[in-house]
Amino acid sequence: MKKRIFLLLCLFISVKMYAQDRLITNIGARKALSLNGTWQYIVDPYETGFYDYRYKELDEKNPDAYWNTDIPKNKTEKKEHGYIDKYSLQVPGDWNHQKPEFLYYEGTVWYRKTFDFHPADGATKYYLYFGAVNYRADVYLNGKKLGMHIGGFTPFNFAIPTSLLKEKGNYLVVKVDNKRGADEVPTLNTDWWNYGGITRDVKLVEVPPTFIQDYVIQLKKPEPGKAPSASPEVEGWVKLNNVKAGELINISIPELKFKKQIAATGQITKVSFNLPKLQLWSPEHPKLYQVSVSAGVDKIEDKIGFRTIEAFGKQVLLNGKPVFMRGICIHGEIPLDVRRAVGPDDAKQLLNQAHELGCNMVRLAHYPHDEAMTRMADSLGILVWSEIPVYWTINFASPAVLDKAKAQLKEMITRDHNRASIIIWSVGNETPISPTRTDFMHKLIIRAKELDQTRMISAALEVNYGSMKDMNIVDDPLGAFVDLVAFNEYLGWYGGLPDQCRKTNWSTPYNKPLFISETGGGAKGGFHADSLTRYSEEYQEWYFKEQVAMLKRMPDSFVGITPWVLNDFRSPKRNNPVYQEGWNRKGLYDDKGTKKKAFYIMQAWYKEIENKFS
Ligand code: GCB
Repeated sequence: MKKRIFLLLCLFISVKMYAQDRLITNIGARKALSLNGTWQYIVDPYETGFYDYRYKELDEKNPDAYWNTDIPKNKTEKKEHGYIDKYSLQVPGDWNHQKPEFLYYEGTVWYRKTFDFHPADGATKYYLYFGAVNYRADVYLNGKKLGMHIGGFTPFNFAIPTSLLKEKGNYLVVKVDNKRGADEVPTLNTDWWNYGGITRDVKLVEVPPTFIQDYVIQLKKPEPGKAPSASPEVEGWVKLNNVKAGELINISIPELKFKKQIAATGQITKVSFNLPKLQLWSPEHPKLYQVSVSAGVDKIEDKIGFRTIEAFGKQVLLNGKPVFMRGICIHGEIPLDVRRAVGPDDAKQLLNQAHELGCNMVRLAHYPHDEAMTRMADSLGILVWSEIPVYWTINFASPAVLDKAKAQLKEMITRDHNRASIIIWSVGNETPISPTRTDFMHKLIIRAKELDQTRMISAALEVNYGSMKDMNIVDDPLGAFVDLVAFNEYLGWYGGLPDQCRKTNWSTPYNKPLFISETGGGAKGGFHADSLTRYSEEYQEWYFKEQVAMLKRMPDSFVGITPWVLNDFRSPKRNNPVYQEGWNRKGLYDDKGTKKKAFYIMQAWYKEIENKFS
C-alpha cells in the first residue's frame, strides 16, 4: 500500500513538474527573441541520449545525456555525442524535406541551439514558446528540464526560471520524437505524412510580472435565429497572470472610439459591452478591428473580427442569415517543396488556391494548422473548420488517450478563440461506431462546449449505407451531440462507379444542418485517358460531374461541402508505383500546382451557387 502511495506521489510530482504552463495567446504580438534559424542536431533512433544501457532515464546531470554539454572538460574526458554545423536543420521546418536520409525517419532527433541573451530587470518573466513540435518534445535549457509536451500540431510554452538564463552561451536542447504510437492522437494509422521536427516558430517571450495571458473578445452567442442588433454585445473575459487585487484592465477599439476600463475580479475577469456602429465580419466583408487590451504595464494588440454563427434548425446562420459553405479540405503541406506548411506566405498560397476555386470556406484537415493560416483566413474572409487529429481508430477505451485528445482540443481552441473565421471546431474524423467511441467523442464535445459556447461543434460522422434502397442515412449516434451533421462520402471511388450517384439520395434523422465534409477521387495530373480509366483526369472529372448532379438533389438541410482535397499530398499509404508514388492524388490541383480537369467542375458549380445566394 505504502509503495502504491509512493508511486502515485512520484507520478503526481513528475506530471506536475513536466506539465506545460498555461498557454500564452497572441504570441505574435508579444515582445520576444526569435529562436528560429539554424539548429544543430543528433539523430538518435535508440534514444541513447535519454536512457542508460538498462533503459532507465538518465539523471539530469549525467554528462552522457544529450541535453548536457558536448564539450569535453579536458582531453581525457570521453564524449559520445556532439553538435556541429555539418549536422544542422532549419527551424521552423519538418526534418523530412531537409535531408534525403530523413524522408521516412520516425524517431528521436535532438535539436540544439545556443544563444546569448541580456535579461531585462529582475521582475521580468520569460517563457519558451513553441508553435508546434511533432510529436513529443522534451525541452532542456542549460542542463535543466523545462518540460515535456505531446501533440504535434498545437502550441505550448514553459516558464523559464530567470536564474537559469545566462548572458552568454545559453544551451537549449529539444528532444523531438515523432514515433507513432497505438495510444497516441493521432494513432499508428493515418493517411498523411508523419512530418517530424520543430515545425513551427520558437520564441523566448518576455512579459512583465503581471501580464495578459489570454482573452476572449467576441460577440455573444446570438438569440436562436436572430441577427445581431445594431449595437451587438461582446461577451468575453481577460485572464491575467499573477493578478493583483483591483488591477485595472483597459480595452479599446480606436476605430469605434470605444474604451472600457474594468477592475480585475480575479485571475479571469468577465467583460461585456456593446459596440454601436459595428461592421460585422463576413466572407464578403472581412472587417477586422484593431483591439488593444492593457493591464498595468502590459499591453497587447490584436486584429479581431466580430460575427455570429449558429446552427438553427436545418440551417447555418452567419450574422443571422443562411449561409452555404463552398469549401475545400486542405492539408497543412506545400506539395511543390514536399514539406509542412508554415508561416504567412504558405497560408496565403493555400488560401488563394481555395479562393480561385470559389471557396468561402476551408476545412483544415485533420489537425490544427499553423496560426498564420487562421489569421490569414480572418483577413481574407474565409470560414474555417478546425480539427483535432482524432482520426480513424484511436484507442477509445483509454482514459489516457482521452486526456491527450482533450489537451489538444484545449490548445487548439485557446490559441484561436478570437478568430472570426473559425466557425466549427471538429472533434474528429471517421471514427468507427461503438458505444465506447461514442462516449469518448461525446466527452470531447462536452469539453469543446465548455471551452467555447459561440461556435458550432462537429465531426466527420459515419454513414449507414444501404439500409434502405437508394438511400444512405447519416444516423451515426454521435449526430445527437454535434451541431452540424457532417459526413464523408466517396461514391464512385471507393464503391462502384461515379454514375452510382444518379440513383443515390442522402438523409439524416437529425433535425440539423447536413454537411459533406469530404468527397473525392484520385487523378494523376497530366494523365489523360477515357473516363473509365482510373487515375486519369477524365475519371476524376466524371466523378465530380456526377457528384454535382447528385448534390443538386440534396435535401434542404444541405448547407455546404468541403471536397477532398485542394492539393495532392504525401501519404505512405499510396503505393501505386505509376500513378501515386507515395502521393494521395485526390487533389484538384496536382503536386506541381496545376489545376486538374475536375477543378473546373467544382469551380463552375461554386460560381452557380454563389450567384444564387448573392
Ligand atoms: C478519408 C479520410 C482522408 C483520406 C481520404 C482518402 O475518408 O478522411 O483523410 O485521405 O479519405 O483519400 O481516402
